[in-house]
Amino acid sequence: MQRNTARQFLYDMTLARRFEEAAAEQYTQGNIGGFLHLYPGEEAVAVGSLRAADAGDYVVSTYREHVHALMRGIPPTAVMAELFGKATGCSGGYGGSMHLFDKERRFLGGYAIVGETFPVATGVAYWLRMQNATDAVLCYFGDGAANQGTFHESLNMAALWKLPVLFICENNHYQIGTEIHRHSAVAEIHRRAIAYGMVGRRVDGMDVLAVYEATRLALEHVRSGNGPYLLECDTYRYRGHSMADSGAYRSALEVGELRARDPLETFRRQVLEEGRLEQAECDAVEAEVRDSVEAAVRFAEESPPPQQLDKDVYVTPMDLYGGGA
Ligand SMILES: Cc1ncc(C[n+]2csc(CCOP(=O)(O)OP(=O)(O)O)c2C)c(N)n1
Ligand SMILES: [Mg+2]
Repeated sequence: MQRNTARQFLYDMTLARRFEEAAAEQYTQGNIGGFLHLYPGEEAVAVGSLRAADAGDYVVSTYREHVHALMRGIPPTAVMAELFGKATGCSGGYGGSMHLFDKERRFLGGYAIVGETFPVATGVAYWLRMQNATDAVLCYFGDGAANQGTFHESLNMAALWKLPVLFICENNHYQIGTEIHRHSAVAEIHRRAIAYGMVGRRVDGMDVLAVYEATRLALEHVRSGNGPYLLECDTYRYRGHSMADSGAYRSALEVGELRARDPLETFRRQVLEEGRLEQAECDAVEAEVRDSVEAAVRFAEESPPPQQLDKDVYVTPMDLYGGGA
């Protein structure tokens, strides 16, 4: 691992953590409305997998998608402003936390319905296949979503037509308050790939470099016309399901054990021990991230709300296609 790469990963992992901590604080202060699902504990999944993707790839994610949007290159200012519901947000302030979107960066959401990502990603992959494109689709979903009908329908179709889609399960072991062994007959999600003749693999989702490498290999497979791939990232969320959930159904012992394997701290320790970065460099990264997140909060606070609430709610064929429709 080059020095620059180590720094980039450390920056990304730190940004992922501090951005979400700031979002929690702003929610508590009443600056963010609606539901807010945060990502601390799971950072290595979005960072590792999206650093292995190309700029031309499409990304479809869930309601726990702030870090995916940041890793796709949407500026922290535009993501934070969207959480605040401001006009300068990446969805113009109309979407909020669960509906981040950026067409230019090929970030196609932000979906609040559990299991909604599967048919969207499969449809985009079908369109790519029709054009013989080499781009791929990265489709994120939780362990709970793997029990939705759309999971089975979409994986079947994607495998049948050898579509270029990488299904990435963020297995944080819980579907809100229900632990995976209580909601899934087959708790090893990657093994479900067998049912569709697909390749499935599990990786340590607390290890950013392991996720990066597993995603790189999976995308190679997908891009080579071998069909879809199911990558299960074994991870954990520290907070409750959303800001409305205290997470009291988990013991302090359980959370403590997982925190001991913290993906950010582990990575920082690793680069220090291996001599890839010095302490001063790590401190500089922390300071840079702090400035960036503070600037994002300020930008969101100072931005105006959307001026026209019914804009883009109804479209007519005339709006879409002009007079020729
Ligand atoms: C179709 C549908 N059913 C129920 C819900 C309510 N709901 C929101 S999140 C969630 C749990 C999903 O858990 P999982 O897929 O493991 O993702 P995680 O939140 O753990 O990232 C549920 C049941 C919903 N949004 N959509
Ligand atoms: Mg889950």
